[in-house]
Amino acid sequence: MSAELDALINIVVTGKIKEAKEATNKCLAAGHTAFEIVFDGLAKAMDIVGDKYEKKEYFLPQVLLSANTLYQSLDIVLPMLKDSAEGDVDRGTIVIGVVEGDVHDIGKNICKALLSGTGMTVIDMGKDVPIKDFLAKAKEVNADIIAESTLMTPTLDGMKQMEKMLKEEGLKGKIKTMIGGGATSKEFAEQIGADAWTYDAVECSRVAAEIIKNR
Ligand code: B12
Repeated sequence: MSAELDALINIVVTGKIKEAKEATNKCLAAGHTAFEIVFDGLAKAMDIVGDKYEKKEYFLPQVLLSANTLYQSLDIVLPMLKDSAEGDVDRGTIVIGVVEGDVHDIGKNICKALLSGTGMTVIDMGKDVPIKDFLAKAKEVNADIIAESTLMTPTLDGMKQMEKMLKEEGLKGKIKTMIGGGATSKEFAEQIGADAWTYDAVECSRVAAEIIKNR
């Protein structure tokens, strides 16, 4: 941790949107990698914001402001993450998105950047994506993996739905599924029959590369 990273965390937590880019550049100038900025800085800032929201110290407008401040920084560091990520260079196609009913896309975007770094073709469906659209796109591009993200409990059902639809169409096992995001867990993934679950974006790209290698 450094004074520069601390300052960036503080800027995100307090939503000082105009100061985020400069603070990010200062972190880079101080020698922090894009990876450190994302995982030791921005992710930590969102944890603090989440705590404040839970304790009712923050309400949605403040959370949104923090998220938008974080995006100012992500705009600078995510492309660098893509360039610097290590991983399997084997090709493969992954369709990623946030499931229908959920607009939380920060984690999904970090996963996307690291997945791109593995050399895979990453198709980003965005947020609030109907399950049938995920599947239609995956079929269209002959995807190896569908990666679904959700941070909300009510939208977990979409992931269950995905497994059901894949089975109905005889595609279960042919297109692998990966799930993640705060509302998910390893147990939930096992329960619905998803092929993989990971806690964070680093593992997400590692596991995806492994799936491609073994396909
Ligand atoms: C920022 C935020 C928002 C922002 C989102 C901005 C944006 N563009 O994303 C805004 C203000 C819009 C928002 C809105 C709402 N929010 Co909100 N929000 C948060 C907050 C504070 C942080 C989330 C975040 O970005 N975390 C940081 C990222 C980096 O973490 P992550 O997404 O988990 O991603 C990592 C891993 O999970 C993994 N990963 C992620 N995706 C994937 C996918 C795959 C395939 C894999 C393998 C791995 C993986 O890798 C990532 C990086 O390592 C959380 C609190 C918290 N502690 O999580 C609440 C939280 C998620 N929100 C919550 C709620 C309830 C809402 C609202 C419904 C509030 C309302 N009453 O309107 C709305 C949602 C509207 C909707 N329909 O979606 C609840 C959800 C509760 C639940 N379990 O259902 C939380 C948990 C807060 C709480 N404690 O109540 N929110």
